[in-house]
Amino acid sequence: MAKTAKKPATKAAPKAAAKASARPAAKATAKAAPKVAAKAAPKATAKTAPKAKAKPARKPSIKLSMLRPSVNNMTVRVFARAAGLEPAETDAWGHTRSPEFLARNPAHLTPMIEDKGLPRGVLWESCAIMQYLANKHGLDKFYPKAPAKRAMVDSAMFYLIGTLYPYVARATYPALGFPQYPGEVGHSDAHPDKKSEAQKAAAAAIAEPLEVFHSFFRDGKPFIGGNNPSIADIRLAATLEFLAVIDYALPKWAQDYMAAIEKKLGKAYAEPARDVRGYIAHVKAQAAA
Ligand SMILES: N[C@@H](CCC(=O)N[C@@H](CS)C(=O)NCC(=O)O)C(=O)O
Repeated sequence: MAKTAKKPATKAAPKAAAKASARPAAKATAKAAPKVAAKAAPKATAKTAPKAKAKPARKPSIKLSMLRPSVNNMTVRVFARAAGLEPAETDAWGHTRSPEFLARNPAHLTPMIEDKGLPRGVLWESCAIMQYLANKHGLDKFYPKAPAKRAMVDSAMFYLIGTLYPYVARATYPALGFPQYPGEVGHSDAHPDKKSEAQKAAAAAIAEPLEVFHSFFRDGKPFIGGNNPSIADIRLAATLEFLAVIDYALPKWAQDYMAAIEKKLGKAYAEPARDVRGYIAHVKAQAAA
């Protein structure tokens, strides 16, 4: 999706940042504490001294530049939340081609994370970001370490980015109001009938790769990752969210699969999904008006 897409209504967007920054108020004041402790307490020896409560480990936070209506961005936003990382999100809407952004990220793409350990300081491409964060924080649950299992997750993600996503983009971007890629019918000055034909052809082409995810990658398991969603599952479920804009009739297995991911990941999925769904509802309402 490029910068020319219209700014979505922000009403549907949840106030995730405000929620995330809410901390329980710790107002245990000296006044409220009973003053008996000093007398009553036995001498603290090494053996009897109660262990000081260990502070809960701070969750690693990641700096994420993102666009709310995008499923590429939703992927990383869901993953970060599900993995217990604290994403410090910056809305990059309208800024991806600013000189400052381009100086860091000449591809002007989001999602983009910033991390000191990265050779160039930033990383884009949703799947690469999830792989990096999973590797860095040992999140094997989402990205198995065993080479053969990991290869299946990688294969599913490459297949998605290289084959399924281009069909999804050609089928949905016109309805989403996102510009299409140069060289495609949708981007050309072809007659609207030709553009509509191309869009329909792309929508029809989705069924085959979709079935491959079902029959080959899931292979009878609830998720590509087995009993738990892997990063490939997060990537697939988020991608399928866009299909609602063209009222694509998802097969029953895909509907159940998306519901199962949302159930497993709870708020981690629902919160970023709300932004994408809100945008889709907004463009559909505009189209109907
Ligand atoms: N394959 C990339 C696609 C990223 C992408 O297309 N990002 C779009 C939003 S959906 C973007 O940031 N566009 C802004 C621009 O091109 O200026 C991924 O999975 O991260």
